[in-house]
Amino acid sequence: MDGTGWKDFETLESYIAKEQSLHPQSRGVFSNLLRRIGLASKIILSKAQRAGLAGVLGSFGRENIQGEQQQKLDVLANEVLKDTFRWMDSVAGMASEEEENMIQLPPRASGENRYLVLFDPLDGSSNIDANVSVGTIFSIHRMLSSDGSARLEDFLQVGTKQVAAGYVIYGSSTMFVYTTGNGVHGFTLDPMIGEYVLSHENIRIPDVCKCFSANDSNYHIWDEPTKRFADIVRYSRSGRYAKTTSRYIGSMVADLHRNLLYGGVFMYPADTATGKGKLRLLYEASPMAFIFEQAGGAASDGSRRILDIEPTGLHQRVPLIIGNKEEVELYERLKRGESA
Ligand code: P6P
Repeated sequence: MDGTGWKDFETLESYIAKEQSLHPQSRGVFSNLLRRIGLASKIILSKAQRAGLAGVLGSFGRENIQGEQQQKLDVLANEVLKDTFRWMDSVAGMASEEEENMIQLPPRASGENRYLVLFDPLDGSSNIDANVSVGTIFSIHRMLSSDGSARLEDFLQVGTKQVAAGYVIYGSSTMFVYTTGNGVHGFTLDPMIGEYVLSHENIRIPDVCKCFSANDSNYHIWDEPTKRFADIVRYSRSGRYAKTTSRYIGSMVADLHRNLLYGGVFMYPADTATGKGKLRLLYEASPMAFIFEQAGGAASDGSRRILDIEPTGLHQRVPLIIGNKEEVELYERLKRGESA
């Protein structure tokens, strides 16, 4: 800081522009897309903050493709994001947790540099009536098809092909956290200026398992290696887990944001009844996996790196364990039948 205070903040806008300048051939198309996500999040925030006053709490009265009760704010956040991208030349298509099918946008004159945006508009929304932190998760891929029209295979790309991933957490403060593969950077919304201001540059997950995050009421439907892992992390009163505590909010963005900053492991394993997990690969697990790996962590389905999983469906669910590398690797060893 130079004493005037002027240099003590950098906005999301300026930071993205600085990142863009590192790519002289860039025309700012991608940067503009990131900025627009920031704008959409501010609109969603403005609705969520006044939900109780604006009559947008509670259920919308219908189920989404996931079979989950849509909340009014789910629908609203989804509409805000669709409207944000619908008219952007650089966006060829969208996929949303709230939409059964992909949304194809018509080819534009420019045609080049076209992207696909996949998003969970308001993750954790079942908690919103109780004022629990919720979040928006996004993943950005490049178009594969050369003729400009998005096809399903354009969306079903492996996680390592993401060009960007991020989330916005609407909590005690609102934060925009993203990566383009050059580290993870967090920006806190300054209500005084209405801009996201750089507050957490180059986030690295601390190498300490401070929190264990899982829905323990599912313990009885976990397989034996998963139960063994949970017991080791929660009950070992010595060594690495001597001070590990359980923290589970039931809002993945909030649980993962805390673990990213404090250290810890989150898991939503497959249940023995269905053999499936709950969380969706393309717009929940994959973007969060990109972020955690960029912050020095890891993410797996128990045997495969999340970012290596070849998607087979738009709303495909995967088991997920994500957090410190040491815990993810321990879990994978146990799942292979090896000792702890
Ligand atoms: P459960 C919210 O519905 C969500 O998709 C994630 O945000 C959260 O981690 C998980 O489901 C909570 O699921 O079954 O523990 O209530």
